[in-house]
Amino acid sequence: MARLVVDPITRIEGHLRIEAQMDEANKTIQTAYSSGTMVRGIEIILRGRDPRDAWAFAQRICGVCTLVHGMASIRSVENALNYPIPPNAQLIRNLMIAAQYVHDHVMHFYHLHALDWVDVVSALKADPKATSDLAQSISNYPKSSPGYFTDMQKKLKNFVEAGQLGIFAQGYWGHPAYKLPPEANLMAVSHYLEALSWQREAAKIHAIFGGKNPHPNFLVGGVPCAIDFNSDSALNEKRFAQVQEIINLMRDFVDQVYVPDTLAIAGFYKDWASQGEGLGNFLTYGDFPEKDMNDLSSMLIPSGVILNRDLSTIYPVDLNAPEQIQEYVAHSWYDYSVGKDKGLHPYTGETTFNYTGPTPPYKQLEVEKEYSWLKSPRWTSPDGKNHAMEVGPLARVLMLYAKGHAQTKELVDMTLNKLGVPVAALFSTLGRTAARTLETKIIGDQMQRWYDSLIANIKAGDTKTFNQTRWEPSTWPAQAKGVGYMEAPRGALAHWIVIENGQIANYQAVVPSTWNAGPRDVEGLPGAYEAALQGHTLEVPEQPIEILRTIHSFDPCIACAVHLTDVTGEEVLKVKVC
Ligand code: NFE
Ligand code: MG
Repeated sequence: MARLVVDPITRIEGHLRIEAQMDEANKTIQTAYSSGTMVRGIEIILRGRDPRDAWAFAQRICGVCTLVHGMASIRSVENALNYPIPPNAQLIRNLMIAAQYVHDHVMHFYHLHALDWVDVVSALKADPKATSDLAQSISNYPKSSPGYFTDMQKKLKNFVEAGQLGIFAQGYWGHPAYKLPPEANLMAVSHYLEALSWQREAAKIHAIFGGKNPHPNFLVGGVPCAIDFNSDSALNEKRFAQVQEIINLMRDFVDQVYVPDTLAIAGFYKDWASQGEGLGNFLTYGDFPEKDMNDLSSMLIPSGVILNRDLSTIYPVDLNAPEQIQEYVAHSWYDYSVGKDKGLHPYTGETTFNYTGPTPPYKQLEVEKEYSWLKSPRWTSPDGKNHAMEVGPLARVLMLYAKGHAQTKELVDMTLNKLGVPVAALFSTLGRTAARTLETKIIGDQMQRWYDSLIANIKAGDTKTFNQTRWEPSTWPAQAKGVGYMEAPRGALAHWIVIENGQIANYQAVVPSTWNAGPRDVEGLPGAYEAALQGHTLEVPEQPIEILRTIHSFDPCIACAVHLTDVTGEEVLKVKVC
């Protein structure tokens, strides 16, 4: 029985290694191991600092979900200090998070995931006129003329004739698992190129509200932008008009390109509607408060846990409860002062590196021992059992669906009907990818509502964006702790902070890709990636596109997950990234 190794998994952020133990015939994955092969120490760097500065450091955990760690950080401080923020700040934060979602999900679909399903080289054989007919049959995107697709195909031909596929080099083109006709391939590749320039506009919302993108500015107690319609240097009428224009542009692209493309492509891959799900357990923390973070009922995305695919029971989640959330390191390159067989709640969490793996370069991980820089977060149900959880778009859409959110129900039912698949199809690789598209539509649509509320507040005379009430450390208790949570594009994210005498005493981030990509825990329970890969049959084992399909459907970010360099500054692993 062979061990198949994919290292690095490309078209993701960070460094991820998958090892798959194959069956006798070497075609089917019996069991899989997920390993984060990079590590940083941002949680350690934060100790001893001013909590009001933490966001600027924490945000550097990742440049992809570029604002979420800043947001989780300021929310953790506000939670610890019981620091309320003005309604305008809440609305601006919602708009910034939503802009991140729409931007990130579109980029993921076209630039990180689509080429698992779309054969670029086959697009060269497409008839541009037939491609135009196809595009016009699924949407009213104004660019879908035969001339547009002829131009796009020429661009692509030039790449190929120059002997350089450039960004498309090294794909598994011609792999028998590709099922789209040439016209659908040309349509999708054209939109791949289109999305590259579209995203430039989407990023401007962060620049308008937060000064720049990536890594916009934040402020504990509100947002760092002032509103003044009569000033050139504040958020004025012109800036708001620009925000409105960008919201329109974002929503149009989602409605006219992203949603129809997802449905069209999914139609050719229905065999992926019954594989690649894995755990069946889903976790959300909730986000997009209508009022404040303490009012869970006002969140667009509800919080909760679904176990074993059972949508009829939603368990509540308490992020402050040590008996509910713990991180384990039994199979991770960390030590705990309480012993490696114990879990720790993030308030008392520890980040102590201890690399015990083989000396690189190595052939195989020692999966019976430690094999990842990711920890294994677990949620414990009221009966005392630990559960690995999937977080992210599928968890959120299932939660919205289970709670009867009207637009979600409508979109999910429309998608299932169109594809002719049952509700169970949601629990799959295809379901995960479709859920990401549907939530982009749901959250993108909400942007208009938050924008309208913000303008209404301003017109009614409220321009406040910052509360000063708890800014001065002299107003803080000597000891405080808090949790800042949010729904990042890849899933439930929280930062736990302990403040002592005005400084950070402990800081722990448990991020979406840690939940999804983490290794086995002390009981041997696999993480979400590991469970999802089990049972996949590889058509051409030397070109394991099936592994990419399922892993990419989670949209991994290992930079987030292990928050590069090893402790001694030496090269950890040499990889050839083609
Ligand atoms: Ni670096 Fe991130 C998101 C966070 S993922 S991308 O979304 O938090 O683990
Ligand atoms: Mg962490």
